[in-house]
Amino acid sequence: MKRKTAFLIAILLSLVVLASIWYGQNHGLLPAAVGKEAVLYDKLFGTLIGIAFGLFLIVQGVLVYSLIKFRRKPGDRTDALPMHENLSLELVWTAVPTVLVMWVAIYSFDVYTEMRGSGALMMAHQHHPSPVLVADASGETAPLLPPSQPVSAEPLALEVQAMQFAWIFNYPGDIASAELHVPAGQRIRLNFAAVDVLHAFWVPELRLKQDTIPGTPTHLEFTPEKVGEYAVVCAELCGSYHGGMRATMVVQTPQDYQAWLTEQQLAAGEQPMVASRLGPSLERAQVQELQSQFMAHQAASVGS
Ligand SMILES: [Cu+2]
Repeated sequence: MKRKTAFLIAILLSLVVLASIWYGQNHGLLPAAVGKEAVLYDKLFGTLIGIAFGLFLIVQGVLVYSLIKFRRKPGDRTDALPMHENLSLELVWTAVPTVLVMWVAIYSFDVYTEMRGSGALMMAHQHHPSPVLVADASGETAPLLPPSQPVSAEPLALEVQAMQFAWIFNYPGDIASAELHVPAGQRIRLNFAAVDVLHAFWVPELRLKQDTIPGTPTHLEFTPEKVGEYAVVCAELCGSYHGGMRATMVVQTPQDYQAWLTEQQLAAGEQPMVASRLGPSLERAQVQELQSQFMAHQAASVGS
């Protein structure tokens, strides 16, 4: 290979690397990250999309170059040169994807375990509580509380029932809500019980998804950090109104969360809720009865 050609290839590859790094950080394909764990996911996603973008540029670049450079000359009726085996090329195209896939597998598994709270993240959280963030008009976030603000290291545990076609979030004191209210900066643990069929709890901004399985309790832990309202989506086809099985997650400042909880406790005193006592072993008719009571309760509280 001529020195000039090698130099040109090196320049082009450097440009591809720079473009891939830029695209990996500016792809704009994900909604805003709201949870502490989302940062881990976003780094992984950015890295993967960067690698994919780089490979795309290289493959398409070589393709377009070959189409132009090796075009058949007018009047040329000869065959191409016969070619049989190219050991070095075969080694490269086997080794590079193998190393890449192995590395992606290990990195993904590492992120998965950390997001599940079984790794260093959990420890880091207990020693350094995360700051509460609020978005200003420009969408930028600013810390509301200093990171040293004491936040309970124990997760706030909530029981969640998934049913056709609603989510019910149960709070201490026999409070049931169709909205998930959580204080920012506090680690949350959701314990799921599916009342009827498979469902999946998904909040895109948290980058977390968890199946709910009848007869098998599942759970999810996360730390919301940005005050705001986010959609809770059912991500498992669960019946004819699956598409309507949505709820809202309201991330509030700890003060606002306390105020909301107190308000709910007062309201629950006046209008006792039955849905909070739903269990996974209820009969179908009981579930439907409770569902309609719950819907009526929600309609009444929205109307009032
Ligand atoms: Cu569903």
